[in-house]
Amino acid sequence: MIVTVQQHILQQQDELFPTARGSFSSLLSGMTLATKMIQAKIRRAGLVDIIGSAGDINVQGETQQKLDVYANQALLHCLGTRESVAMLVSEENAQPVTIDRSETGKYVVVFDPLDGSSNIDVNVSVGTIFSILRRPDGVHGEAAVMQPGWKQVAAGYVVYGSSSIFVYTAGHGVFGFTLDPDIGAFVLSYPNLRMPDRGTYYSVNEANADSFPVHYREYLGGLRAKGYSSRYIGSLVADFHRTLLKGGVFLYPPTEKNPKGKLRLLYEANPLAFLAEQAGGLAIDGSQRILDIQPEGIHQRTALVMGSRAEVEEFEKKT
Ligand code: AHM
Ligand code: MG
Repeated sequence: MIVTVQQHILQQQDELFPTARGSFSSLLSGMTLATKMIQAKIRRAGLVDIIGSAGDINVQGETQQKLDVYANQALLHCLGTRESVAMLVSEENAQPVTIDRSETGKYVVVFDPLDGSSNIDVNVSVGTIFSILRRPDGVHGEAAVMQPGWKQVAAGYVVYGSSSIFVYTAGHGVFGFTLDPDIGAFVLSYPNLRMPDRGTYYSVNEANADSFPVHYREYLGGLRAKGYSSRYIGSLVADFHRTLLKGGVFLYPPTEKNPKGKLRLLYEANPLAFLAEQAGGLAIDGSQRILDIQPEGIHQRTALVMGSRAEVEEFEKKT
């Protein structure tokens, strides 16, 4: 018997959110629809004119790829039409996108439409990351987004790799679904994902190592001395997906170029930290638990050390 993501979400909703009255499952179905549209476009990269730059610079100062623009529009459209959505916050938009329901909608959705998009032209895995927050009563606008990650209602990602895999948590375990292209549905393939307590890989951009704080360098040296191997794709979703399945540790330390780290708290670190913890792993910014950080800006950056419990705890002993 196959279980589709839609069936799974409805079951979870009945068991865990009996009062949600379908709004949560409708919201997540907007997410699966958008990511199916994005994956379909990615699969045709090279066949249609979708590779390369769109000619604009986004709020992060990065060149927008055509697929970044397409992915962002797909998510804004598919989520913006769901009744429960109050506001959408995207890596690609400087300000939150408010909709008619910004003062009545129940949820705020924060997302990175196409993470790792500089990898797209060379056929390397990319992904979409999302985080869902409840809009606090009486709060709207940017203030509704400034919530620490432990308040997330749900979070997940889709990795567009050799297959497309949708992974999510609603705070009661982590579940993975593989897109079956024959039927166009995400089908349960990883029931109750657990991250191994320890792994054999570390994942970091070692070209920056000279400007890592000294305790990061010592820690990585210690892992090498223990025989760890290195894996770094440069697409956060793909590096995280491997870490979730195989264990080990992913790091994006502070560097000279990015003294506060490169990755964004609200739509990269928080959702993946929620998934990591739900799978038995840990995620810190070098000293503090990621999910405890009180955000101050929607595009705020953070350093990130995330992965198996044993490796992250060993890092903590260095601080
Ligand atoms: P993006 O959201 O603009 O694609 O940037 C984030 C990406 C992550 O996917 C990845 O972990 C990181 O940037 C790689 O950075 P670097 O090239 O500095 O190693
Ligand atoms: Mg990103």
